[in-house]
Amino acid sequence: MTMSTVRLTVAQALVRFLASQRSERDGVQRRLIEGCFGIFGHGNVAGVGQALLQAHETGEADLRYYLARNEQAMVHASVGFARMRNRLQAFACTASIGPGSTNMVTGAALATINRIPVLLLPSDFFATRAASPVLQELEDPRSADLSVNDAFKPVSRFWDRINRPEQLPSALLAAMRVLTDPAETGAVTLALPQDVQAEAYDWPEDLFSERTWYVPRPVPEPAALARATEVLRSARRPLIVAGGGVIYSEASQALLRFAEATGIPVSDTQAGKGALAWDHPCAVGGVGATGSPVANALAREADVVLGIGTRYSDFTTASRTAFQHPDVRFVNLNVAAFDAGKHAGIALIADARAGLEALTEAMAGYRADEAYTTQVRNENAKWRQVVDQAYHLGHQPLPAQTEILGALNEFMDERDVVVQAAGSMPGDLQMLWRARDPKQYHVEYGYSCMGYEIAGGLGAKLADPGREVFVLVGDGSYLMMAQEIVTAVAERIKLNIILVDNRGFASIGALSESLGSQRFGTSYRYRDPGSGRLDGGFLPVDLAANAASLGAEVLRTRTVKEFQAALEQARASDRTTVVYIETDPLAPVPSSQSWWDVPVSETSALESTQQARVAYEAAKRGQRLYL
Ligand SMILES: Cc1ncc(C[n+]2csc(CCOP(=O)(O)OP(=O)(O)O)c2C)c(N)n1
Ligand SMILES: [Mg+2]
Repeated sequence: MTMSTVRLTVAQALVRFLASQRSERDGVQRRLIEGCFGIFGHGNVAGVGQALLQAHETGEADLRYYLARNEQAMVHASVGFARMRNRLQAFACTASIGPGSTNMVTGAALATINRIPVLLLPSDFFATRAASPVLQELEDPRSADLSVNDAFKPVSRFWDRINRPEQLPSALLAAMRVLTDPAETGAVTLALPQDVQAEAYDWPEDLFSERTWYVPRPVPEPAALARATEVLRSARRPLIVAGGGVIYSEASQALLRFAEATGIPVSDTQAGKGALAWDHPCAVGGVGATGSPVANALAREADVVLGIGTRYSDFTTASRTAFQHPDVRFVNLNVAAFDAGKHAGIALIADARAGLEALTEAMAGYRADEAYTTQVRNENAKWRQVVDQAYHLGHQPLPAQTEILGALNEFMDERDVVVQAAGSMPGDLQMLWRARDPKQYHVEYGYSCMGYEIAGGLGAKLADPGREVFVLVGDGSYLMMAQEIVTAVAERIKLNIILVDNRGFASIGALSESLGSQRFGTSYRYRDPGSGRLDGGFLPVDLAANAASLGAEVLRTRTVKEFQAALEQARASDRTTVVYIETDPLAPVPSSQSWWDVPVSETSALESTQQARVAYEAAKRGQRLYL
């Protein structure tokens, strides 16, 4: 057999390959790489840029190109997209050499930590070294082989540098495998030297034939299922922790059936909220540092915790103080062995849906105690009133943030999406949000990266244009990364952006105060000549005007009533609309009855710190190792 070949550059081969990849789960096929975000510079304009243009012009193996305004943001947008599509589809990101590439490192970390696939294509210095040092090349006196792209290694699940065309096929296959493996997925980085991108090679035709990557649903090993069932059956006060894995696996129905069959209450994490609708009798809301007091009371006394698709972050475990039963045991249903083994749990390594189906069958006849489920119902009813109150506080003169979240929650349709990532809102949302659909609650809290909000919202909307996307963004996050409004405008991708201005960091301000650091340096104010601190008058900064200058329609509101009217107007508009509201950063928020470990100075000249240290040491005593 003679192998027919086709002569293409490395970049052209890369684009042609990416356009031919498919993913499949449950018999449904999809395009694996939906498109390519990028910002061109000398490192990629003539390589990957030429290849994308050629693919577009010839209509062969087209990979749609989206021009972003910041490389970090384009990775966020890709993550928003892939998360919304349950990790079955992803974006590629091309960046120029040097700063364009390193701008993506933060996005890579975010993707990997959240276990969301994205293919990163940073450009690199000449493989031939013909003109070294080239513009933006890192010169390391110890090694001519090192470049700034080595910084992607710790934040990538697969990393390679294509120094010769021959390396490309195996690198591509490895990259696709990792992207589509639910246990391994995250950022995948292929560094592309700028000369190699433009170099021609005779590729075997087979490289470009359509290829399907099957996203597996591993079933639990029978012995592991038996071990898990034995522990679960012994439980008197069991609690489920539903994480993001439930949603990515589309296991909501399976979770519902399991919860209804067993009566076990279901708490959720930031990535898992919405797995079960908030008003289901088994749902008890968020667990951990920013959870509901209902879930946290159950967690304190739980004898068996069934974690499903969760990483057990410190917010979920309240820094390992959430579970206080002396003999608490964990059963961890997770597709990743790494997560399944946490807290010395019984590892049930399986896809969330397949695992829940197996557990439902294996647990037949088990029913949580009647007194226990009655307690859950009663506590839920009480908590419901507290949330109602927080939603309708009537705080004056500026509204409370909880009222804005409440107004939005009551306004949103089941299929609408709320996007958030950092500041005081993730905590308030985790505690107070009433999610009605598995894809409604999109809070990035693995990396909690200021700046994810608008960019991530753009990706979410790209993934599901049929849903209205409501991005909640604080003034701090907005100032870090608002520029993708311009991309939304250019692409006619309609976002509803709610800009909550409290003139600084409500979150870190409150944290600082609680830790004895007196809100030092956490508000956006003039430096006061008297105190020498940043606690002078308010700044003449107009973020609403800023948003308008980027091409968004802007609605300024002052009261909850005006805010509600603006939401209607935003929904009715076909343009990206920013609803601006000022809130009081000091307004009260209900307590989660929980804790987060942020160390306080052991020795200090400040009385506020000394007091906080006493409280810290007391709380620290509740911290446990789950062995
Ligand atoms: C990129 C990044 N830098 C710093 C932080 C630490 N941090 C967490 S919240 C926060 C303040 C957020 O301010 P804003 O968006 O106004 O929200 P608010 O706290 O006022 O609700 C900071 C600085 C972060 N999460 N991400
Ligand atoms: Mg703020």
